[in-house]
Amino acid sequence: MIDARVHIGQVCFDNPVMVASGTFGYAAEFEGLVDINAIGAIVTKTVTLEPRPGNPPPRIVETPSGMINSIGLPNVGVEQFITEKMPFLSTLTTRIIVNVAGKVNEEFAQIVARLDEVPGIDGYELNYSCPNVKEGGLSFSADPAIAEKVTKLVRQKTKRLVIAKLTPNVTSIGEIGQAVQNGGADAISAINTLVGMAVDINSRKPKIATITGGLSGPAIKPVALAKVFELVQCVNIPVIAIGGIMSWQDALEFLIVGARAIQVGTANFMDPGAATKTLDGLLSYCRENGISRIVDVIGTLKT
Ligand code: RRO
Repeated sequence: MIDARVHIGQVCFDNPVMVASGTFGYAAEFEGLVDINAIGAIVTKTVTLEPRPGNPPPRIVETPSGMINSIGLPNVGVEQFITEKMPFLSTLTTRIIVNVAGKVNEEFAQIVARLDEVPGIDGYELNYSCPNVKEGGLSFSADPAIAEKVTKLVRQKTKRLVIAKLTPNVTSIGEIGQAVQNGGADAISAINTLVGMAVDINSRKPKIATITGGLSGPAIKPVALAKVFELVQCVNIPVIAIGGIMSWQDALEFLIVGARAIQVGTANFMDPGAATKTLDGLLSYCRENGISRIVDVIGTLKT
């Protein structure tokens, strides 16, 4: 038996493999396709204060070794999330992290305060990094002062786990990481998508309605690794790695670099079992290498 548990803040996760926001719906969509409770944590699609229709199509395009999305935060809003999505999520035995986004600073805290009245939620991932909305969006994690302030406002509203999700679309992700740490975040997740673009050479039109979108998939893994490595050196709180993880070998690279946990994202669109297969691969690797606790792999990079 391998001990796969990892601790982040006061929360114990059965294993370090989570599913990334926006790639696993609200989990009910995957019922019957995969053993959802075998996944270390479900991070929900972003929830906002009011319902949002999202962006016009086309919203997604495949690119070499990845994809670009501009979904635009479509969701039912916090009240319907509580009545329509929480009943299924609260039946799960795995950890539940709700990803939230506000248009303005105070809105993050307002949404978290409302969700904090609801049982069955282990923590919040603050989406400081959506590249696809006009208002707010990237600004929350492009400016360290704003990132710190919003994190402080949220921290005042909850004792549950607070994870700040950062964008790679900045000069110094380490500086933003320190800011959210100062604001009281328990952990950082990184990275969200990189701003990207694709053009149809026949119509000469952008392939995405909003012209640019967020690039994800294997194409961004080396960038994500470098950003996670930078963060691990700059902060004392745990870092949760996201970015192009398609296999257990990819996940292992991030753990070696120092990530406490990882999130599988784009791979879920190709295979609903991507996260559980990633976990199985990590456990086999530990067994074959005489490693009894997964945490013993974390931060073992030889430089
Ligand atoms: O919904 C989206 O368009 C979206 C979000 Br909120 C995000 O954080 N990252 C992304 O690539 N797309």
